[in-house]
This record gives sequence, C-alpha cells and structure tokens, in this order.
Amino acid sequence: MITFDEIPSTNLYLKENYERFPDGTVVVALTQTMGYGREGRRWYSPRGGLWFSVLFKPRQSVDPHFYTKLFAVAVLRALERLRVRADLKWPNDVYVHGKKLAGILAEGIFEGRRVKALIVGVGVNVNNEIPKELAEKAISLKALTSKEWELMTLLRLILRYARSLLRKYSKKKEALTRVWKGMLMQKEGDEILFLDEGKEKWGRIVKIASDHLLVESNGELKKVCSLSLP
Ligand code: BT5
Repeated sequence: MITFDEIPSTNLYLKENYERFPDGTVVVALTQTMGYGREGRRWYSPRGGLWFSVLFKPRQSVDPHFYTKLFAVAVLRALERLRVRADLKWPNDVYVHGKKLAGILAEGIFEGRRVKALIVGVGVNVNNEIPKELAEKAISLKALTSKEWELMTLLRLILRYARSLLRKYSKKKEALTRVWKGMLMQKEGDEILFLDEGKEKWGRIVKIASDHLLVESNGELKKVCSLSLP
C-alpha cells in the first residue's frame, strides 16, 4: 500500500505510474488537490475522507464495468457492517437518504483493445466536512452516524469485501451484475427523470446496462448515460 499525505489524485498517480507497480497495488491519500469524477468533474477530497485507488493488471481482456460494480457492492457491504444502509444510484454512486456518500471511478489503460491496466478509484466522505456547494447533495459517514471512523479500518474492510467478491464472481460476471442490479435504487420498469441533450425528461427504464440505460420516452427508445438526482 502506498500512502500520501497530499497528492493531486490517486487515480492519476496510478495512471502515470502503473508500469512500476504490481496488480493489486493500493494508493491512498489523506487529501487530493485535483480529485476528479466522471468526465473530469471535480471530486472534493478534503482531509478526513477516504480517497484511494486500486490497480489491476488483468491477464485476460476484461470489462472495466465489472470492477466498478465489484467496488460498488464492496462499499455497500462494508457500510452494512457499520449499520449504514445505502443504495446505489445508477451506475455507481453510493447514496444514503438521497445524498451522495461515495463515488467510484474506473479508468482503463488500453493497448489497442486490450486493457493493460485498470484503475478503480473510490472516494468516501467519512469524517470530512462537506463543502457548502454540495451541502444539499452530499453527506459524510460522521454526519450520518454521529461518530468518527478510522479511515484505515474502513479501507481494509472495503478491500476485504472486494477481494472476496473478486474470488467469487471473476468467473461468474453475470451473477455480480444481478447482485449490483439488486442494490440499485432504479429498477427496470421505473419512471425516471433523465437528461436528453441537456434537458430533463421523464421516461420508463426498459433495460439497465452497465454503461447505459435504455429508456422509453414519448414512444421513443433512448440510450441514457447520465441521470438527474433521485
Ligand atoms: C464520481 O464521479 O462519483 C467518482 C468519484 C471518484 C473519486 C475517487 S477519490 C479517489 C480517486 N481519485 C480521484 O481523483 N478520483 C477517485 P461522478 O459520478 O462524476 O460525480 C461527480 C460529482 O459528485 C460532482 O460533480 C459533484 O456534484 C459531486 N461531488 C464532488 N465531490 C463530492 C464529494 N466529496 N462527495 C459527494 N459528492 C461529491
């Protein structure tokens, strides 16, 4: 495990240095100055939160979504152990009482179509402050449970679940997808608010896939890649 006091981003660090490190390397930072989410969105990473990335160097071709689901399920199981009931907002946001507690970001390094390395970044608001602009949207474990948590204990718990899920599901990927779907707050058949070329619209989920939702809206089928807040 590699620990930093401060770093721009643990995902970025592994993207730049993956060649030097073996499969399974974990990088943790107490604070990130340039933490990011999907499509380069900013991820606030003040002190007190758990910000880490795990490097995978798969021998066979893999679907990066398998690893995001693996960590989403592992984070939910770890939270369950702390008696915190969370749901997943599609695709991989961890929500409690309508507020985001954790986010997951998987990034692949490709050589042609082969994945050379895969980096899964996990950010969990633990004892940290939530910035003012996210007060309505985000929450920390401390605020939920009225106590502070030991970051390394939580990290080890998440990693333990991730390892055991990896052993159990690496040859049964569809089974993991079923577990993950069961944890999603959105279900096939639900009416949802989605973004269509920047505009919010209502539609019905026809099918949930790892990287998109098939949504029927006004008699048309749409591929949706991003959701509004629940
Ligand atoms: C995510 O992106 O949810 C993935 C976040 C992954 C962060 C980890 S931390 C370790 C590793 N190193 C990195 O640099 N990243 C990974 P996305 O679904 O795009 O959500 C981003 C949105 O979440 C932002 O636009 C904000 O609205 C919101 N947000 C930002 N910081 C947050 C925080 N600390 N807690 C809750 N929501 C936050």
